[in-house]
Amino acid sequence: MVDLDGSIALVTGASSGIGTACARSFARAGARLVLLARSGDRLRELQAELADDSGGACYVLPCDVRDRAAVTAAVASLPPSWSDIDVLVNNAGLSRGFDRFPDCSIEDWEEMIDTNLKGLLYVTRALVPGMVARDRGHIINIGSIAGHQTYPRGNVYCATKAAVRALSEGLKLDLLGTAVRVSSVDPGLVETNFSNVRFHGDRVQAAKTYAGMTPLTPEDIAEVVAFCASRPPHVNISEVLVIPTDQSSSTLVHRRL
Ligand code: 8X3
Repeated sequence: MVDLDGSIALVTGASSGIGTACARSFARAGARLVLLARSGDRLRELQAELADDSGGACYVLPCDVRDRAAVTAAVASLPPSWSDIDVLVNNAGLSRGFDRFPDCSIEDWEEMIDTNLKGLLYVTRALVPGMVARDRGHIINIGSIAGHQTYPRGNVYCATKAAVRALSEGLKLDLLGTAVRVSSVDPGLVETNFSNVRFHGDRVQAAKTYAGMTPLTPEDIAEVVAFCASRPPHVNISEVLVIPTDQSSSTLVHRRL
């Protein structure tokens, strides 16, 4: 039973894909949501949708996770009734570029490191002290199979996700003795805008990622995230690798072509 009634969850990257699906799942389970992403317009659309569908209460927090000062200010701006975040879903992240080293764009590297790694750290750093003070909280990092197994042309993206995996472990070690839990939910192939972003908007190339196989949906991942968040306080789902039936590793996918 997924019951998050009375919890406040902050979801980063809430404006699309897995982030939006997590917001919907959490709202259905009764959580109040702080929606964080760059696009305030998209967040307000989601806020309206959730209010209509489930009566879900949402607070919209437009913010770029790459901007440390903006993250600090955004979290500090939460009104008292929204500031005690119980669950942080660190979902904001991207893959940009798919080229062999060294034929990759350094700008792409910077964007991935700044978002997937530094952005995750900034948001976590802003929220963990409150969780520790309240002795209540849950950080759920959206990792990737790419953090378990590096694949050709994945170089820096895989490195950021391996680092997210290491950070999940590090947080768990450092928060031991508090009630704050840390989970990592690590998807394989999920059909979202992920590949369009990776291939700089080349939709033909992006479509090839999922050709002849059945990828996961964002909802598949959101269900797992909501399940992790809704366990009793003494249970921590530490790490979950969720892959399509048609995928057995980061490099081996069964395609019916
Ligand atoms: C998303 C999964 O395999 O495209 O992180 O890297 S993969």
